[in-house]
Amino acid sequence: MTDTETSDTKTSDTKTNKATGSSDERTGSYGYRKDELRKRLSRIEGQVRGIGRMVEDEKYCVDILTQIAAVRAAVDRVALGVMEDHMKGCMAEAASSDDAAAHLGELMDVLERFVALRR
Ligand SMILES: [Cu+2]
Repeated sequence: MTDTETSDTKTSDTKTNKATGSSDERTGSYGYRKDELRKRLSRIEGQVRGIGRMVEDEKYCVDILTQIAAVRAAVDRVALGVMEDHMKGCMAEAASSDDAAAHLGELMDVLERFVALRR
């Protein structure tokens, strides 16, 4: 999974973290289905490599775009699943804690990214 852990991603994750503790110290609520997530991400990696081969072979533009749309949808499905786990796990736990507001702020920040209001 080193491809997905670029320095860009790590920097931006840490920058927007408003909840207590660094994001490096905290764990996710998706651990119970880590294997499933890794499988889905591996499949996406394979899809992306396939697109690379299509580009190398100079396949038709619309076919490339169709494959890119499929990858985007697959990535969004993974994100939605992680989001659901975060809501049901981390957020539910934080709701009754002192940093509930900070967690909500952090959640709003990441949601803004998903609706492309900012990067
Ligand atoms: Cu979480």
